[in-house]
Amino acid sequence: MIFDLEMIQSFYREMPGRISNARKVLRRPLTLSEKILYSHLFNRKSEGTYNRGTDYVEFAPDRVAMQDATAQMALLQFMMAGKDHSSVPASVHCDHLIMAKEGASADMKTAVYTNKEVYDFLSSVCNKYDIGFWKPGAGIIHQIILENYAFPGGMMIGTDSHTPNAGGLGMVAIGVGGADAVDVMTGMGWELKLPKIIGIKLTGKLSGWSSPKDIILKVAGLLTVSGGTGCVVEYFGDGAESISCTGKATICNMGAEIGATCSIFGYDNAMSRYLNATGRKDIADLAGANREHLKSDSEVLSDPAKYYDKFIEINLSELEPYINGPFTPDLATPISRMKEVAEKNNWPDKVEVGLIGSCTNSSYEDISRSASVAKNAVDLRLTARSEFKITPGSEQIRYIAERDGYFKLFEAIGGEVFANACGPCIGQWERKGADKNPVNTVIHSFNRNFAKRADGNPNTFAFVASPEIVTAIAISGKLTFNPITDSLVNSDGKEVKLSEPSGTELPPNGFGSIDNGYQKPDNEGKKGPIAISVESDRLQILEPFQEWDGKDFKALPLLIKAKGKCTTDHISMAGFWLKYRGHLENISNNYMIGAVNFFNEKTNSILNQITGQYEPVPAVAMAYKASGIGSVVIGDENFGEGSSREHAAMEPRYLNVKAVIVKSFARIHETNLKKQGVLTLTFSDKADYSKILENDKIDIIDLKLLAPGKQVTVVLNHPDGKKETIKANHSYNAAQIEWFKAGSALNLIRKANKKSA
Ligand code: MIC
Ligand code: SF4
Repeated sequence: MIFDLEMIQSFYREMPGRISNARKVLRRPLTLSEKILYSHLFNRKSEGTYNRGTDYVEFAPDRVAMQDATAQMALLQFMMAGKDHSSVPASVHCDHLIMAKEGASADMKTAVYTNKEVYDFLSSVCNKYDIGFWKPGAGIIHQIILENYAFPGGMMIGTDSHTPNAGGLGMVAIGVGGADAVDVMTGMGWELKLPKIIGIKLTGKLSGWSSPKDIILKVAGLLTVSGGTGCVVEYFGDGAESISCTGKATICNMGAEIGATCSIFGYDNAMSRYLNATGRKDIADLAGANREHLKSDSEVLSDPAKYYDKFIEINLSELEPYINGPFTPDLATPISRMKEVAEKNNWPDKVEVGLIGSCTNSSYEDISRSASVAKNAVDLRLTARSEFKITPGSEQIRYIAERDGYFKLFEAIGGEVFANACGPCIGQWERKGADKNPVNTVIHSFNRNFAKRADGNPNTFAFVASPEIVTAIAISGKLTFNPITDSLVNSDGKEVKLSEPSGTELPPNGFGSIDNGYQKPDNEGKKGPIAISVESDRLQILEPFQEWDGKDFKALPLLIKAKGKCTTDHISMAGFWLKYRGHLENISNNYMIGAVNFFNEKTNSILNQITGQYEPVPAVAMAYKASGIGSVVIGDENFGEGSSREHAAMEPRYLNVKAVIVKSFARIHETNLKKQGVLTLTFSDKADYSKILENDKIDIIDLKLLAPGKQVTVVLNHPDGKKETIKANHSYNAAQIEWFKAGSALNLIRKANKKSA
């Protein structure tokens, strides 16, 4: 079955005309992402030109996707907006709340039982508002989108930062917070600063142990975790065409790790093969007929340095496998240097667990290549010296991997299959002994490796590599093992060497026909309200945030000055806390508990200016809120990097944090804060970060004059009575200032919908 075929057909009918309009207006050749963005302008009649990197533009994405951990807040907000159905096709995917503990079947049973209330809520909201619902066990959002919904040239947003995975099928797919999803589902324009464009030309061809994952691991090393901020990354060149569609998706998926708005490849035969294999021949035909519109203009391809804001070239024939980490996905080490680098940094060499799969790397190609390594190990009389876990990205993949005998091979070296869900990638791994915080190393083919992310243990050194390298390393049991050069000793005491992996791009026996776990919206669901018990500790109806009272912020105590890396995992931790994703009050108890307090270098221990005691962050914030005072949060570079979870923005709003002032923001988090009505500012002089003292009371003045491009004045009232005035920048445009004034973007939508009702 092809979802929303009519919408896709009508898009392809109009796309050429829209692109030619854009070309007339811009009077120059277009890159692929410009073609897609300009054919999704919200105001179709717009004749304007927009500047990349500066102008905000309103878009009309074709669809919205949400995963269970973010859908709860997104839909609770949507329910407040006063609409009776979603304006664009939308889907919800139950994947994040499934714990990985005892293997797929036991873990699924536990999930269905423990998360019943949330799954029932999501399923009934989906029925009521015409949203497709993918049941627990169906698979991870990005994998399901690639298999079913993504189409070349389309545009979508998703409430998960790895939504760009669909760029593997030529889609502009962008990760956002739930409030953005509400904009699109309520039929409003969705606003984005027109991204800059980084062009990456791939030449040569991958071979041996190198894989698509190594391309993005290398790119992450080159550009760092913030190098893609505000940019689309466009891949092209002969090398790009030699990569499978799912390999392209892996690369686009992990573009989130460099902060990119999204990543994309032009339409090619690999995409056509994938569309055909997944039962979407009609879309392949439509895309084929529009091929010229689904890649950059030839002038761009022949002189990329002229048209892209930044241009990089990578020769795949020279690319060696990379291992990135620990604790950050951009610390890239080529495998040939791992011995030297690990020794120098004292990284524990013994690998306890190797994990493959996840939304990033569980294609048929990934599984078959890893399984070839496992088979080779069996033939050589080797088993895995580390534990070895497999997390299939979807039921579809699980089914064919099992059918085609790959799981047997993994089991033969000691592997265990987890449920088709996020599980160990998001702290949902109930790993034995992790609570004792032992120092240890794991390696996985997921995308993120921030502290505590996999198992909650801050001392787990997590490294990221391709599935085939993870498999080889799990077999060797050592982080510094290089399968290209090193040999192993087998059970007969003989020295043996693993062969290069080999795999199959698409299943030779097809994808088969399975119960994919999809639930079509049901008209019965339209009747009656959505019930949420007031007793529930997992779901809570949202109350609108209060409007700004028009007054300056005066004498706000500093809540926390966060030191160094502060990702959304530090701001609103996952794992245990995922269960409160639909309950703002309860989840606010995790606010900033992972952030390091600049003044004592501890986590979750900050000065309460009222009591003079050091207390947990949420407790201090609650104490200020209870006394009717707001507070200010200070942060470092790339504040809020990582995920799209808007809880990281709703929690401070709920806790009465009035402003967050940082050296720089990650895109999604900054938008999330703005949308929820928290004032987001950046130091105009980054050195001013050092002027903030622990006992400071902070004024933010002249807020009535808040205007696009105009600096804001911040007065630091130090404990010794001295005052210091500093300037802060902001990135609000006129419309966004209205969000701040209204108390949240949603308050504005509600007002507008009330008027039109
Ligand atoms: C992640 O990979 O960090 C997550 C968990 O998928 C998040 C979403 C969430 O926190 O629910 C993301 O990437 O946006
Ligand atoms: Fe799930 Fe991990 Fe993918 Fe996020 S990155 S969607 S947690 S598998």
